[in-house]
Amino acid sequence: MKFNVTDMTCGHCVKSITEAIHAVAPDALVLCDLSTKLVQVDGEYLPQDIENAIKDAGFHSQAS
Ligand SMILES: [Cu+2]
Repeated sequence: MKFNVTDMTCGHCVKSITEAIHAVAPDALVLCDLSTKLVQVDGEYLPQDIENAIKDAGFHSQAS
């Protein structure tokens, strides 16, 4: 699954987002691409749960 996180702008954002996703999806593979603002998450998790985790970390997230 992929999410468009437009306010992901630096390595600190990537770290925050990755940690937030791992808090609800410990086994997920998380790939953040700053140039495209895309966060790819691979794992057996509900997209809504991942999106909520990103939003709870203070970012805007939209399924992509
Ligand atoms: Cu940042």
